[in-house]
Amino acid sequence: MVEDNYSAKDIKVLEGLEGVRKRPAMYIGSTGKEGLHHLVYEIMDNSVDECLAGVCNLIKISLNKDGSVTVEDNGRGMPVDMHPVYKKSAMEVIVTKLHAGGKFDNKAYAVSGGLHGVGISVVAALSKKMTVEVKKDGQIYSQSYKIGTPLGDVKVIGKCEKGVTGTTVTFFPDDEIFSTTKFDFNTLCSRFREVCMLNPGLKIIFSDEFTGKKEEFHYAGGLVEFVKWLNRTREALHKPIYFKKQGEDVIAEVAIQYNDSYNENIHGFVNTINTIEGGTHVAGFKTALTRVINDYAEKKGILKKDEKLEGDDVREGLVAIISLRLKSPQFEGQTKTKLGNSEIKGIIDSITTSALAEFFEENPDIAKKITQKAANALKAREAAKKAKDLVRRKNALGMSGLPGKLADCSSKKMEITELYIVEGQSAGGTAKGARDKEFQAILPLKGKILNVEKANPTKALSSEEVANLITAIGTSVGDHFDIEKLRYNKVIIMADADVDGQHIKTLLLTLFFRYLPLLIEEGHVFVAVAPLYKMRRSGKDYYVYTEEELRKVIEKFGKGDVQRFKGLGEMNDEQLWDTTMNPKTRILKQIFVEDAVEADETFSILMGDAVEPRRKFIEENSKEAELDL
Ligand code: 1YM
Repeated sequence: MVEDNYSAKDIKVLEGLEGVRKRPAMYIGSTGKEGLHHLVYEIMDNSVDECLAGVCNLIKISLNKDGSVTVEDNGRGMPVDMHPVYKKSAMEVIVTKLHAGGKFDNKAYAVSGGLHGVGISVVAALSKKMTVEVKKDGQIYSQSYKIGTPLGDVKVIGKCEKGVTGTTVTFFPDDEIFSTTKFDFNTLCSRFREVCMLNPGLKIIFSDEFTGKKEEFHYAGGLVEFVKWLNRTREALHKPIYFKKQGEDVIAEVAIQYNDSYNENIHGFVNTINTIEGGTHVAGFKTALTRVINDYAEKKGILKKDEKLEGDDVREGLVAIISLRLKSPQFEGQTKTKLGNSEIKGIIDSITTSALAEFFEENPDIAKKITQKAANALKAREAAKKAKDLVRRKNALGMSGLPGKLADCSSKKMEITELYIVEGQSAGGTAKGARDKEFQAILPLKGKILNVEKANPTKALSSEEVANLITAIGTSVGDHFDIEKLRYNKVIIMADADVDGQHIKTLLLTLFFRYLPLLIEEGHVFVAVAPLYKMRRSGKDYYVYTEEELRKVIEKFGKGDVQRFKGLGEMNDEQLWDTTMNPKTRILKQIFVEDAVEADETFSILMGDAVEPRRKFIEENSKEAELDL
């Protein structure tokens, strides 16, 4: 039997809101924290739409002590007049009917069609109670609802000053639906900040009555302030680049500011909706950016003839916001946060190309900085590829893939292994004889390695000595760097205490700082300190590390034949073991990142205090130390 007092339309309304309670996640994403916060955004979106229409500049939001949330705006006030079809107040239709408000469709740039964009009726259905108040025509109208059902008609509950307009919505999230009804102040702040940065005319005042915390958001600088804010913890390379252009059915606003990092940070927004999954607007922007920077680099001779910057090169250190006002956005993707309008790619590409090219013409200093940074990224990318190819080639050649000159250790337990990088073939030979084969590996170097500070990465990393070293260490460099592949726990540089030795250490440390900084950061790099003097007495050699130590040795054993120690190569296996390789008696100076201001400077610091641990060791273990000397 058909109930004749229900119209078909009414039944549809009822079914609609029941559906929301049955499958809330379909409408607001989840019934957890995220979904809960979404309720606030859905209500606020109506106010932001008013702001986009240019008729609202203030939104007040408060988390109330009774657990409710209030959102208030100074827009035109939701319509309250009689709805011609439903014969009810428009307010009631808007709040109780899913996707209500035919007028929505005609809005120029609505925050609709976002993640869910289903509006106030969904919030009403998921609230134990909701009250909507509208100030309009000198009257205050009000209606309350219980899980989406009106508790009475729309009534006039008071008067307000003529000309004052606005809408206030207060709702209690239903704790039978949500796993938590506790809002996070900072999460809400982030979204409010974002909305205000995207709408420079808007102010949001947010207060938490539980804690008394209050925040005001208003950014007259708009997107320019947005990129500056995103770069607040970084060193920006230039003042922000900003442009706003109108295309057909679209207004595009873009702000760009590079920083000194290597990360890419691009955010797209469409009608204030964060398009997390990107889309055609972001794609168009990226295409244009790559083209403009390539063109500039070519024009100014910054690149070699056949070199071309890739997208990743021009986006190193980039912070950019692309914000669109679009009449009919189509959202796609898993979370409906990817812009699908295909015509937008070409429009944003051409807007960005012309605006950016013009900016580069007018600001050559900034243009050069950006282009140079991209060119450096290209060099690093090529160097990493070369190094990888080289390692691959080596792997193809040798059975083990390790340099032929490396005398590897037998243990595979990384925690105990050490690689000694030894200056010169002869010291290398002695070290091979002196070492403990189980955990000490030796890599002799042919003399000085290339100064990587002066050579471009491609050349630096492909020189045989450097390539051998990187292969032995195992981690590779650049994008392919993988600390998990490190083959030794300690990488120890062993060179003479003379000028040449110091130079070699400097070159090696420069290489580490430049291409393997994580090795230093994680404490894997050391310098073995070689003795300064050798004293021969009664057929016995004594090696000492400081003037002070020399004095002590003379006091103890009497003066012998003292020589400034010439080099590691003149020791026999046993002496080398005792002075620089035996873990019990050697002095290792660990290299820290803080030391890395300048490799040369590092050295003076290094040589200055390296004697300390040895002296301490001698003082603490004077007996053994004397015997070892
Ligand atoms: C705190 C929540 O909902 N404000 C609000 C909503 C509307 C209007 C103004 C409004 C819009 C229009 C005309 C229009 C809504 N209107 C509709 C509908 N704040 C809040 N402020 N007059 C007033 O878009 O043409 C739905 S919400 F359906 F009428 F368009």
